Parts: sequence; C-alpha cells; structure tokens
Amino acid sequence: MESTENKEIRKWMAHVIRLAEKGKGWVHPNPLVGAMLVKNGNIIGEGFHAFFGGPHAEVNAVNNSTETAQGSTLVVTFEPCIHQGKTSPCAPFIVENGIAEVIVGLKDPNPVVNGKGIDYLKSHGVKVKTGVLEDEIRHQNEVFLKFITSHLPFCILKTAMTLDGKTATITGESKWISGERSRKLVHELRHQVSAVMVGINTILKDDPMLNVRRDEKKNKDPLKIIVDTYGKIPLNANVLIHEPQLTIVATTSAAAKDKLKELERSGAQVIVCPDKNKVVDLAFLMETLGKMEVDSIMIEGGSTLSFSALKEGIVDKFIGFIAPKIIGGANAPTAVGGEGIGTLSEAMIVDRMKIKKLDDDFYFEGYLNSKY
Ligand code: AOF
Ligand code: ZN
Repeated sequence: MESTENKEIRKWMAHVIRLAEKGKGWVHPNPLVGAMLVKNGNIIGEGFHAFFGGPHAEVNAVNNSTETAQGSTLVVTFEPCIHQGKTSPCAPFIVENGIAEVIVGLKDPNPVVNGKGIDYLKSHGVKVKTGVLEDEIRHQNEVFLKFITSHLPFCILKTAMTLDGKTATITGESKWISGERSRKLVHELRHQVSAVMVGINTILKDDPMLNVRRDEKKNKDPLKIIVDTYGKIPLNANVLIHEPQLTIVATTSAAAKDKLKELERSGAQVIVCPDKNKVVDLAFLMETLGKMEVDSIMIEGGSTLSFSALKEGIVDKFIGFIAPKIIGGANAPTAVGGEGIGTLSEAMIVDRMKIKKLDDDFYFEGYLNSKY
C-alpha cells in the first residue's frame, strides 16, 4: 500500500509536471520544468521555466510566493542546477531562501548538473527526496534528454494517411487527408519543435508554408529545413517568400553555386553537406543542426526523405494520423517510400506504440530509438 505521504507527493509532482507544459515551444534547448512551494500543506507559490534564457522554475516559484519560502518544501520536476548559465544557479538560491526540503522528480542528465545540484543541497542541510514520477518527466523531456546527452536533435517523423496507407491520391491531391482536429495538433507540434523538415519534392508538389497557424495569441514559427540535394527549390517557393530568415536549404556540391548564392540573397541559409549515396548526408546534417542548437525536428515528408531518415537511423519517434478514408491507386504515394527493404527481418521496429482517437481519425505514436 502506498503511504498517504507518497500519494500526496505524487499528486504534487503531477501538478508541477502540468505546470511545466506551459513552457512547451518556448524553452528549447532547455528542459520543461515546473515547481511549487508548499508550506503547512498549502501551496504558497508556483512557477515554471517560461522561455529560453529566462528564470528557472524554482526561482519563479519563490518569486511568485505569497509567503516567505523559509522552512517550506519545494517540489520541482528537475534537479536544481548548480552551474552559472544564462541565469544564476538554483541550488544556492534554494539554500539562501531557507527552503527546508526539496522533492526532485528527475536528476538532470546535463553533465554540468547531474547529481551535483542534489549533493549541494544535501551538504547545506536541505532534506532531499528524489525520483518521483520519473517516467512521466522523462517522457515530457524526451527532446532535452537526447539533446543534452548527444547534441543531436530529437527527430520526429510525422505522417497523415488514409486507412489504406496513402498520403495523396494518384493525381497528387493531399489536402486534406486528416481531419481538422488532427491538423490542429500538427500546428501545435510545429510550435513545439525547433524545426520542421521536408524533402524538395514536397516543396515542388505542395509549396507548403511550414509555419504555425494556431488560435493562440503568441506563436513561434519553427525553422524550415528543405533537403534539396541539387538546389532545385524555386526562388518563389512559399518558404522563401515568407520569413526566409527561418529557412535552411540543406544541399550538396551537386547544386549550382549561383543558385546557392541567390538563395542566400533571398535571406535563406544554405548548408552544403557531403552526399551519401548521391543525396544529402542526413547524419552530417543532424550534427550541423545540433551545433546550431536545433534540439528537435519534425520531418513532414515526403516519402523519399522519410525512408532515408529511417534508414540513416536519425528518427526517434514516428507519429501519424490515420483517416477513415480509402483512396487506392497502386501509384498513389505512401508515408514511407524510397527503395525499401527486401526482407521482413530488416524491418524497422517501432516500440512503445500508443494510439488514440481524434474525432474520426486515429493518432498514433511510437519510438524507433528506445533510449529516450
Ligand atoms: C533548473 N530549472 O527551470 C531549468 C533548468 O542557461 P541556463 O541558466 O538557463 O541553464 C540551462 C540548464 O539548466 C539546462 O540545460 C538544464 O540543465 C538546467 N535547466 N534547471 O533547475 C529550470 N530550465
Ligand atoms: Zn536552475
């Protein structure tokens, strides 16, 4: 039987996990962190990490507190930091404010913290309890956990398909396969990631904007990465007309140099990658984007890029929408194309699959890299 105290602690932690969600889309490459102060069983202050470079959750909780923090319990999803980053370290701040006890959800895997924050608190007489709802916090911070330990972006492959696995009709019509609620979620996800990525064929066929269209007051558009081995992107493509400063064209030396200069003049950034099997070397591109602090990418097609990404092993999470429609057509595109594989023993296995209903569609998600 779980003790009443543990039950209460889990309830508090679940509450600060929800608070942390509010930072989604604004904090990367930092983690989502929520915190609150409890005194005599009452919540006296709450806070979350709201934007990159801004105060950490613990500091916000103390500053929002209606009473002095002296003698209170701090409940925080992540281990308090000990390093001087964009902000001053939280662990000494906690000690200075006389907080008596800290309940930490997850130890911060950031090598500059990684247990040192907890040690600091303990050695300064603060009671510390660790490891509460760790799985939930890990899931919430899957992007941060990958990025901080590998410096590579967490990569989501997203698709929307019919019941028969098609992403467009034989004439190329794809607007819209999925329902309104599913499409709303896509815009939410675009807001949450640092970048969206598509192959050149998607630009040539659909000319997407790749921006965020949500009902929220404040939105943040992601970087738009176009994988374009030969530099074929038209200069009047929507992604070059609207917010070209957010557009990155990833290409190779097979592209005409003059075209690349024109792309740069339009405001886009060009990354010339080595080629692998005559297309952009995606592993190199991921490393380069990681160095640019891009912590998360959502690949939105097309089917050739999706297969290459899977084959190169850069995909962490596969998500998609299945609409209750059947359109057929042997040549109608499917979510994953490319050259495919010859035997079932080579199949890429998706684990931790989850599925849920979104109006008439199904939403599914699963992982290809079970480490994060
Ligand atoms: C916390 N609480 O709310 C966050 C933490 O550059 P800085 O100062 O913002 O530090 C970023 C690092 O601090 C980040 O990589 C992670 O290890 C930790 N983030 N820590 O105690 C917070 N956002
Ligand atoms: Zn901190």
